[in-house]
Amino acid sequence: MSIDVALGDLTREPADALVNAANSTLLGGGGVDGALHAAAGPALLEACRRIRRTQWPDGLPVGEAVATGAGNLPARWVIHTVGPNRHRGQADEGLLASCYTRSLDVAGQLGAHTVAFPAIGAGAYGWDAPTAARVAVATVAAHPRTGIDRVRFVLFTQRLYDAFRAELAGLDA
Ligand code: AR6
Repeated sequence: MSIDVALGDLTREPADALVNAANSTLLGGGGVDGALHAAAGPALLEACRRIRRTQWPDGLPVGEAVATGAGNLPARWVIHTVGPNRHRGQADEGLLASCYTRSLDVAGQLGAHTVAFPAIGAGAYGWDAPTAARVAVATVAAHPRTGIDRVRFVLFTQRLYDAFRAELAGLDA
């Protein structure tokens, strides 16, 4: 069971499950959400609409996670989670941690062996890189991750990559 980091584009990361930093509507947006929907094709939006009609009619709550198929992405599933929006005063690190915990719970239930995460909350939702990295790495390291062989953080900027790498190095120390 390993945790590692890569600098790159999540939409090109082969993994059983790719985690999406979505919003509560599940109907798309900018950032990594927009990139995943663009690369996946319309099947992803249709699957999200189905979730809204059935499981989460009022939207996915902050800190929750739900899975769909992955359309044309190099993955079997996309796990959508919603980070707390600091710009709206949602500054509870526990909710950010919950995004990682619930995503790994869902991944384990699906039988995913490899999971790739972006830096949830570290874009439009305003979490600074050191905090986003600390919460992400500590939460994933503490999770039992039953059946999951590898968790990879795929970071889009050098700054986030460095912050996540520093946290991972701290785990090994
Ligand atoms: N691969 C990996 N990381 C990426 C990619 C990519 N292709 N594109 C962007 N990032 P954000 P949030 C990084 O804003 O802060 C959306 O509109 C980006 O550099 O995507 O949780 C949703 O619909 C940043 O470090 O997610 C919501 O409305 C990180 O992904 C809202 O943004 C997260 O930034 C969610 O905001």
